[in-house]
Amino acid sequence: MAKRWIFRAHDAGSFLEFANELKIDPVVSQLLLSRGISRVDAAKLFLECKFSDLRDPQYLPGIDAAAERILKAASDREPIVIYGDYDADGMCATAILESFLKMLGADVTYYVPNRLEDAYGLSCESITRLASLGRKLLVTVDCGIGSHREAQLCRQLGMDLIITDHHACGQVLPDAVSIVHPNLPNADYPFHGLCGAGVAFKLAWRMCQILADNRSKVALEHRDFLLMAMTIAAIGTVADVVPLIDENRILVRTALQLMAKHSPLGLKELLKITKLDTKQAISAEDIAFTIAPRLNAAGRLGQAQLGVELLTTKDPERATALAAYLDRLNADRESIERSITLAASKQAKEQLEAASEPALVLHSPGWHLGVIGIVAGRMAERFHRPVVIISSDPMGQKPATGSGRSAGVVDLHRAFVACSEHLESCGGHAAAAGLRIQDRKIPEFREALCDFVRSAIGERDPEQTLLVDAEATFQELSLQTVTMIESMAPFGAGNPRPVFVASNVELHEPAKLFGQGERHVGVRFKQHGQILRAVAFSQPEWAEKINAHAGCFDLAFRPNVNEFNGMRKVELQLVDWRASASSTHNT
Ligand SMILES: [Mn+2]
Repeated sequence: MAKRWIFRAHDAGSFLEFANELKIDPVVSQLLLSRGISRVDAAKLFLECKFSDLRDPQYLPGIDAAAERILKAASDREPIVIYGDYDADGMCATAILESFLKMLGADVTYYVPNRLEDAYGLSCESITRLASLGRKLLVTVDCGIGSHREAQLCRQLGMDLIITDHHACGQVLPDAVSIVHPNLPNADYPFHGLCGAGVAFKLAWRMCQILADNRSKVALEHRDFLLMAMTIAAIGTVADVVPLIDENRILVRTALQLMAKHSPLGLKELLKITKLDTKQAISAEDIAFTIAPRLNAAGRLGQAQLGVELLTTKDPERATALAAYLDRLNADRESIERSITLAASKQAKEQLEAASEPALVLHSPGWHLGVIGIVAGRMAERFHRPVVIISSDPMGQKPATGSGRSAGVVDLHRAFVACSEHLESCGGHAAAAGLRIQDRKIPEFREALCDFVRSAIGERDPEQTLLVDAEATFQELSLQTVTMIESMAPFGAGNPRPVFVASNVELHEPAKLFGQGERHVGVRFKQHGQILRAVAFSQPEWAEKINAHAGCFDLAFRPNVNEFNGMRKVELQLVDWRASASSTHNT
């Protein structure tokens, strides 16, 4: 589907002046302005991104009561359990607190639910078990803010509960000793975007301060620990797709520079096995596309505790073995995902040929429960409509489990609630939601969901838009300029890598497929004698279309510096393209 390109507005007159004032490349000043950073002090704060601008941890709501209680438990050797989550953020948060408390000599264990067997978050069953094992203090990370019943149970069982979380708070808070959360009602913490690992990092940092008699200069050993913990917190931050602005930007940018030296052993091994250790600089995108998927693969395949172990082990051999194992789990996850995608795409095409439905509901017995969510996400993006992937119990005993992604078209959780007469249960939020359903009710559910989506969006086909930062010629995209653009990194949620448009570009060398399963496209374009290589990820159908087009192209792309064998070159990551207006041919 063709996207509509929308150019970010900016005042063309002011960017040269702004560039002079800041002593930066005009392309960068233009990008800052187009993103609404128009004051010199704000631009400096953004570009310098100093560690000292990170807020002191004592200001995080609830943190002192939590820190004091945990430190008391540590020194009294009360049995503590860290209760985490099975996604990368949850693993990182668990690893930070567990390794910190181990270092203090506390009696600490951790528990992460199994994604394939347990529900998300605290459960009464596991609380009962942990209490029966003698744990006296339970500290949640990345979960617990909605767990009222479970908090009550902790009280009954005589186990103190501390909740640290970043998910949305309800009207009433659970009854806990303390709740550490960046967005507590009636607190006025200025930045709400911390992730679970970010909150855990701040809590560990606060404990270090208290141990240093409340001075900001912490003990040397604790300082080294915090540098290491920051590399873990940065992985949680990128993996959880929280906005890379404000404190998250400072945290991630600082940690990326520390990563080669201060990462925990297992992370160093993971960097080695993925060859990220050979790069001059590790980027947030490397975390998002290479490191986070390997941790998440462990969770998806029901082995989240191995992700925590990778981040906490002090045994070099174990670290090497775990990194290799997680790398293999990720390859397994990819191949499971590919085969489900293949089958689901076939169903999708059949459904769309029969009738252009505004939502897709696809199902089969035995599709892997840890992977249906990512498949739904990729298909929702590709077909640009809500997609629900349902896996039936192969034995036909239990209700089927489904996972849906909204593609930004509707509030999927509301849609599920509206169709709940056909469902056993549902939960989630606007962008991603899950359900349980009896197999025989799937056709009725599909109809109800399509009706809901149709009435929500009207008859129009939802249009996809692409936000473009600026126009640029190939000439303007020198290695120096593109390197300067990197000063705006880390890129990700809340601070996307800039998208440029270059017009009237010629094909220089035909597009070729590359990569596993020939999924990616590599091609060379030429403009005013300048030649640049472009790559398009996961768009294999573009190769033929680009080669078949005889006229000029308008390209939308993200410029990158590509490192290969020590050579640094500008490369374009192709986001979209169309026939130039002057060209008589159409795509
Ligand atoms: Mn999280």
